[in-house]
Amino acid sequence: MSAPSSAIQSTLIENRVFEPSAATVAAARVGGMAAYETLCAEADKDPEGFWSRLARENLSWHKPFTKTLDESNAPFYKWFDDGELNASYNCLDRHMGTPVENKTAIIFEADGGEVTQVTYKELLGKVSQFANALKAKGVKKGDRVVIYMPMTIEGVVAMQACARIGATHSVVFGGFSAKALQERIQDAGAVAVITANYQLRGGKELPLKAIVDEGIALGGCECVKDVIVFQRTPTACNMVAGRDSLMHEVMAGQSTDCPAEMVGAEHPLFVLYTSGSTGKPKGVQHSTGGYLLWAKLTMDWTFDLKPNDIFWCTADIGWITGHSYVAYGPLAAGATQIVFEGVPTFPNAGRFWQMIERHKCTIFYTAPTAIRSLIKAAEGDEKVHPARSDLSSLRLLGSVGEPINPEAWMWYYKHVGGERCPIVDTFWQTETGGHMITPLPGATPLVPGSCTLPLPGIAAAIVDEAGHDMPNGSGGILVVKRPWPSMIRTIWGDPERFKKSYFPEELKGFYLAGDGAVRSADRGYFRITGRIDDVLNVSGHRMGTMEIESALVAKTDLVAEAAVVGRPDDLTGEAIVAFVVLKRPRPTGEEAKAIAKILRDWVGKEIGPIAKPKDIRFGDNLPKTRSGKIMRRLLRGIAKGEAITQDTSTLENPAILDQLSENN
Ligand code: 6R9
Repeated sequence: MSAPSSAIQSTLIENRVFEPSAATVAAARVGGMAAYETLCAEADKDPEGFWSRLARENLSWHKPFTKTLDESNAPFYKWFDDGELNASYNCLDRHMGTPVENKTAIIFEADGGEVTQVTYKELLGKVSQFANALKAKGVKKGDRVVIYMPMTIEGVVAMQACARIGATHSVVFGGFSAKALQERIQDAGAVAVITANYQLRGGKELPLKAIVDEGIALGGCECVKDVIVFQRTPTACNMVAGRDSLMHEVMAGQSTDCPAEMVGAEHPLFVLYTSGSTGKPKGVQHSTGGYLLWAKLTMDWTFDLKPNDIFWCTADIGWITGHSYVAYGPLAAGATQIVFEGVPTFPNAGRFWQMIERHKCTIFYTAPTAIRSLIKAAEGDEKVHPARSDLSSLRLLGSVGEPINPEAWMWYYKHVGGERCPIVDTFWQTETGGHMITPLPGATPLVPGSCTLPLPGIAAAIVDEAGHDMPNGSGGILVVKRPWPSMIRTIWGDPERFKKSYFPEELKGFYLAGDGAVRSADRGYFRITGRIDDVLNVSGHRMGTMEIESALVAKTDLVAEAAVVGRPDDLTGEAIVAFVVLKRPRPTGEEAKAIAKILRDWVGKEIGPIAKPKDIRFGDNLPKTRSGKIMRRLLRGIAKGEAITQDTSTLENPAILDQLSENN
């Protein structure tokens, strides 16, 4: 294996092409490149006609829309605006009276291996009961509800129940800290928090409810009137009288019938916080109609979903992938899916392969970082190699979250897919709602490391800083030139920041993804080269460098100044490196190690363990330009261990470069 930087090198000369087999093409919904091109041509010729046809065919509308796209207040686009529907209705009620009614909706495998299944009908009953319970608590249409839950059937029930009554959910990943949770509760103005007493990961019981209590205690969360606790384990947790209640208790006695509250297509289904280039996370607001259309449609297009598929997306519901491809897409498409509570390395690193065999999974969708760590594990221990499990049920593999290096792609293709399963390398973002650039399994010839071509109707392009098209073969800024139904609607409470971040004036109204990309000279295939802003991608998790810097300098008794950069990492894609100036003399040796640990733990508490810097380097000061800007490019080079070739004559104290090169 090699680091992403060398992976980029090897994709430059990538010439392996994997054509879909004739049988795959024949069985696919979009079979062959001609079929893909026909869809693209239809979308180009009459975008509104195209989207309105698909919205009518793929969703159940309570009130049909009469207008497809409203561009009058661009970039605040509105889709299907006068139509009315409900997302939960489309995921559950819609299947009643069809063969899907008694089909298994979720196969849940717990951390410890216990398996629970629910049918669509049973899931509808649970969602309705919980929706009624929320209503009984006074939660109503338009209210925001924060969900801080583990991967469980109940996590999906909580999201669906909010959607059912028209409450806007905001799921916070269970690995985020009390402080991060408090900020999100406050920003969203949540009226309720749904959580669990504990979560189980790798055989360990980790608190969730205690973190909710700690977060609320930090202050400014008076908006929260109710905390509802799913009792995941028998261990008791603190319950605040008058505010807290147990999920099973509030559900008991509630009717399994709860008519879905119909909402306008633009009604915010959810707000999901993600990292941007400045300190504060952004609340990405998604719609109901356009978002759900995309979640459903991409299940059909990208995963070429068939009635007998057993679909497994390993993403947590705390991320967008867990929204679109766990909580909504598979259900809207009537699929049977696997939901997994635990971690891929427990009880051993063969867990994913054993689960694929156990549940006869046909479509497996995971992140490159997981693949890379499982490659390493399999290479070190033959017992956890995928060859030890029967993976013959698989027919399609997917990748998401970060660029997949060709070496990892080839291993995935060979050892997991048995050289028979296409790999869909899906490029998309929290903001895009669903897949944007991805192969279609029955059409697109695959090239390792490339997400290939945009989905029909997605006007992805590569431009320079002034918005001019770049020729194939030269890199540039990835943009989307036309609106699409599942795009971000705004940043919750901050429309100005939405405009500035995603539709900067110089780009002529194009959507700015924040990634660099290059198209191949021969096929015009896209390859994502990574973020062009101050966002890092660590194990597929988005982290803002500024967010981590703010956390470090918030340790006011110790830290004077901090700069955070990414460096390529074999396993996690990127690793976080922090350069820190302390308010005391620069430490060395054991003292430096001890302070680095204090700072790492601090960041873990401020944001969450995923944000802990891998390396912390101490200096007497940081390298700055004459105008006082931190020379990040220089720091990135130092973090990588590169020799310094830049002009450093303007530095106040060039000796600090040696200091900053020392590891702790
Ligand atoms: C879905 C998701 C978005 C960022 C995105 C890009 C990176 C995602 C990728 C990929 C290369 C892929 N990214 N998928 N890069 N190839 N197939 O991950 O959303 O958490 O918002 O991250 O992830 O850098 O801009 P999100």
